[in-house]
Amino acid sequence: MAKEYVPPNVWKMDDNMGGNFSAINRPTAGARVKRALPEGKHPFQLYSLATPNGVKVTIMFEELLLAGVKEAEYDAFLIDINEGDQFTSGFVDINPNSKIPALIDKTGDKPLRIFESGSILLYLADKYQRFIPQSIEKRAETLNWLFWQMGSAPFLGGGFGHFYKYAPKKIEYGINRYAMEAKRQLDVLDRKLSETPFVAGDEYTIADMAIFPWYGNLVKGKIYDAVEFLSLHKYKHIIRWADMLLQREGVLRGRLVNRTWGDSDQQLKERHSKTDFEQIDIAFR
Ligand SMILES: N[C@@H](CCC(=O)N[C@@H](CS)C(=O)NCC(=O)O)C(=O)O
Repeated sequence: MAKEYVPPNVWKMDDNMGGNFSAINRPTAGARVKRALPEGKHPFQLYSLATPNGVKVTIMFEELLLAGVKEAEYDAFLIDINEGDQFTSGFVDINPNSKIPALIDKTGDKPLRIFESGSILLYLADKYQRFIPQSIEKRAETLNWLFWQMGSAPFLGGGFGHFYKYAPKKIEYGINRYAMEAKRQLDVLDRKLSETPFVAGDEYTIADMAIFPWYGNLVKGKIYDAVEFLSLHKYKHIIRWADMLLQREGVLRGRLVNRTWGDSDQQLKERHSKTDFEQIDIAFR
């Protein structure tokens, strides 16, 4: 029988933890190397990667541009989190939490930093009064679901995704605990989407943009390979909604920005102009 782990009196970092991300994780914050961020010519400078948290913001920018908000032109620079780009001094200056996405808005008197994907979505929605309802009741419902995503997805990604896919060992207790929670969250969302076309009601909002890259991608089998394990075919309303969002050009474009995996015509490592999409197969499934 495997020896049971007994926690020591004082926790210390194990240099051989294993798993996909252990090489970059440390128990301390702050910059590890001094390096400035690159800068482009547009009013917004985004530093990101096409993970679910990153894609929320690139979908928002692409949607704004397609909606005719010309001021929302942006440069999207790649932050390779496996290479530790999030720990450079330039990045830590704009996000002390060292996680993508992070944004600089240069439209005002002084550059303004915005970090946390939910904060970025809300900032852009408020600034341009798009993808957020203006009535206080509908705005509240949009924010309910935006913050639901922020609180819930760490259990889906850091909990279920980690223990089912990335942990160096399959630990039954961890997988059971988080499979249960992932399915509970999916049921919450599926019930909501049985009532309204979009998450927060009749309108497409930043709540859809935040939730789709996690729960939409999950039911479509794009993250964690868990369609069979979690019986994801059962969440019919989420599938209906995800398929509807996948008809939107902004969603199709946004999911490709800062993508460094997949076929070469399915990645746009950096985005500096809308013509950058010309060589890209935006409609791939
Ligand atoms: N709550 C944050 C989460 C951001 C986050 O977890 N980003 C991940 C990629 S999806 C990251 O940068 N990880 C790098 C690291 O942990 O060092 C948000 O929504 O912006």
